[in-house]
Parts: sequence; C-alpha cells; structure tokens
Amino acid sequence: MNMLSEKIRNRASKLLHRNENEWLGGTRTQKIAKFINRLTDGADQRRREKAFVGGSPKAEAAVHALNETGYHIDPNLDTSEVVKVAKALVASRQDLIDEGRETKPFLINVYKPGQDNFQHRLLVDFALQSNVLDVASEYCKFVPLLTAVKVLVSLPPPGGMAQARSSQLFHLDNADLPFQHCKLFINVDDVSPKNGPFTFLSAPDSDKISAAINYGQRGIDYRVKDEVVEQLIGTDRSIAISGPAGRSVFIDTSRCFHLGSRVEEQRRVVIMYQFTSACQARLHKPVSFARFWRDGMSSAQKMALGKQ
Ligand SMILES: O=C(O)CCC(=O)C(=O)O
Repeated sequence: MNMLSEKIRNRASKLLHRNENEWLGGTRTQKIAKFINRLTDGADQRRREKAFVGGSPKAEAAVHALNETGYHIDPNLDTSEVVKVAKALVASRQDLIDEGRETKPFLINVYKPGQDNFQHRLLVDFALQSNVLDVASEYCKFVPLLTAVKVLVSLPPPGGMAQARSSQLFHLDNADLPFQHCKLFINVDDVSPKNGPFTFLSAPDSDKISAAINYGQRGIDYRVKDEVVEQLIGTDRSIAISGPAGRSVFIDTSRCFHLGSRVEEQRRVVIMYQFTSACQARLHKPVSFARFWRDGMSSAQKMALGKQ
C-alpha cells in the first residue's frame, strides 16, 4: 500500500474508531471496518481460506475446546525456550519499562517492532511452529495473519490497585470478529493472584453477559464493571492464568471477556501473540511481521507473516 492510501486509512481510522461506542456502537463499527477491509484485502483473505487444509491431529483437542469454551489451556505446549527469551528481553530493556511507565504505567510492552534483534526472531518463530500456528489456523478455518507479538510487563499502578481501569476491567477485544481472532498468552514468571494474572470468562458465560447488557450496542461501555459481571453470573466464574512460568492459554478474546494486570505485588510478565484474519475489524493496518520471513519457511508460515 502506498504512503498516500496509508495516510487516508489512518485518518479514516481515527474518524471511525474515535468514540465508536457512543457514535455507532462497537459491533456496527467493527462491521463497517471489516466491510472496507474486505474491499482492499478480500483477495488476500480468500487466498488464506483456500490455503487452509485442516485435519492437524495436534490441534484437534485444542480446537474442540476453543470452539466449545472459547479457550484452551494446553499443559503440553513447550514454552520453556520462549520464556527464557522473554526473560532476557525484559532484563535488557529497563529503559523501555521506565519510558512506558510515563504513558500506560501498569502495562508496558518491551517488544518494540523496528528494534528487532535475535530475541525478537526467536519470539516470532515460536508463533510459527505447528503447535501454535496449526491451532490458530484450525480454529479460524483459514491461515491467519500474525498481528501482534508483545512481551508485557505489568507493574502496580502508581497510586496502588484501588480502582481497576482500562484493560484491568472486563472487555471483549475488537481487533477482529469472533472465530477470526485468537490470542496466546504465556506466563514468563510464576504468577500469583496478587501479581495480576490474565483472567477471563468462558465464551458461554461471556455470551450471557453480552446479551444481558447489549454489549457492543451504541451507548454501551466497552469496559464492564466487576459488579455487573457478579450480578449476572456470580462471583466464582472467572478463570485466572496464575501458576508457574510457562503456563499458557489459547483464547478467542473477541468471545471471552477478559482482564489482567491488577498487580498488587511485584510484577507480572506475559508474552502475548495475536492472530486475526487479513480483513480485521479495525481500519488501521496492524503491525507487520513480514520482515521475519526467510527462505525455507512453509507457505503457511509465509502467509502468517503476511509476506507477499
Ligand atoms: O493481561 C492483561 O493485562 C490484559 C490484556 C488484555 O486485555 C488483552 O491483551 O486484550
């Protein structure tokens, strides 16, 4: 895409997505963005649907759980190498943590696209191995695009954890539509309930909440208060990914309400991967990982990186 159309796209994105919950409502805005993206990237998406073969035995259990519940906790996914890489990255980027503290003090991404080194390559490669990419593909029923790789450091908010805000409150992601969007979270350190674990509700529980509060409709808040969730489904339905370093969860965050980073003590570090369709539900272009393509990669890996 040339610079001019990118400029137009970014400007249109600002117009469409600013105050979207009050203006058109989240759901309608997603549909409009997706419609426009289909005009520009529909051919790429059709290629991804055609390239999907399916039938990966490795992904079968994961995809069954993802379809039924919206998430899958895989005790056999070997995350040990990528956890080491993320630990080293966090240890070497105190500068980014200090800098990030100024803008979003409780959640800082220390993977800065454009400052790639070998640690970044290893992080990206992990998302392309069949244990991960096959799960995302089988779930979406097309070869998805890798649209985020983050190493997130969560710290106690400066004034303490008195009032949860932003992504510390339940929400559904709007990067893409349900069943076209899949994230993988991996704990980098051991995570206790006081370290602010990634926490979510199953898709069936989330559906009940969405229906009861008309989530996504005009005038409805993007964030949902704990009291509302408790009133609608009770107090004990949330699932927290606390536990040892390396624990991970595949999740469709467009279907499952989720929150995280309610850090009361120390810090929490997670790696987060996101896969979407080629026609996302946001107008601006996601970060590209195409530069990580190299000779010898499969055509599915090439597509996942968005390499033309
Ligand atoms: O674990 C967290 O801090 C929340 C992350 C989140 O909301 C997201 O990635 O969509």
